[in-house]
Amino acid sequence: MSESQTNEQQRKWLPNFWSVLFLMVPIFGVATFALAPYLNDIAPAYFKRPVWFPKDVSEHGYVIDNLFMFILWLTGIVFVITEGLLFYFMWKYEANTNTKKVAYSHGSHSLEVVWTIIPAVTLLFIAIYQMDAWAAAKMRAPDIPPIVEVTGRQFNWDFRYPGPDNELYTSDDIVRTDGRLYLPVGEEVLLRITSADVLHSFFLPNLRLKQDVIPGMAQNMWFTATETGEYDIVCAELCGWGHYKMKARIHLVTRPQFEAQLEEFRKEKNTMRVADRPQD
Ligand SMILES: [Cu+2]
Repeated sequence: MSESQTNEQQRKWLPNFWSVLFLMVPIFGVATFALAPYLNDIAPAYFKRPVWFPKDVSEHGYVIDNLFMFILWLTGIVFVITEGLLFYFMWKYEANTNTKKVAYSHGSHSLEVVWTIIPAVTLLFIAIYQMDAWAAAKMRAPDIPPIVEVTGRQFNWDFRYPGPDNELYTSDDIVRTDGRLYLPVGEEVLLRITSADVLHSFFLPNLRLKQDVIPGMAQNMWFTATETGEYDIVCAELCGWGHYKMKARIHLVTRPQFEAQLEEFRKEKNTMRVADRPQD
């Protein structure tokens, strides 16, 4: 092989290395997506941690999961196609091997109309398609009294339970600051959530619920838990230096266990100042 041939080959392949590198983005992206649900089984012990959806223990969670997967597939397919095209054009029109002069074009009007209408229709479809899930999670609050009030503050979640009169927002209420939220399973519960200082976000990953809260305004959150157990509560809004440690645990228990826990809290006679009822 002559020297000029070697140079020729280098010129052809070396710049194309970059287009291949670009191609690695969708390949690794898709591979990670495909492997994610199994990573826990194949990972060495040290790395074992949930990498896909946390366990769903709610009645409505599957609706959110299906919506998530639908949008993930839709955007995933578009992502792979655009990355593929990007690779193809980088490879085909790589500068060193293309001696043809650059030609300027004023574009295609009809093509632009098409690539504007397709995303617009797709977004409109998603907006309509998810409306029922949104309404069920955020609009159609059940007509029941709140069982617990949650207050986010820098940097803790406070839980206010009803006192012996079994009614929230009376003088015998109990406020717990120990980061343990007890709730009964198998029945619909309504929480009132608010903030004492800045913007927080009350996030229950295992119940597929997340609600932003700001001071002076109470929000409702409702769900039916299907399984007993202890799960995470986290703040999903950067709320200050201690945001990372603003976590608590939700204890989903049976109705009798819940009553017993309330009884225990009442006996402990929490003396913390009970805040005023927040406004709607
Ligand atoms: Cu927070």
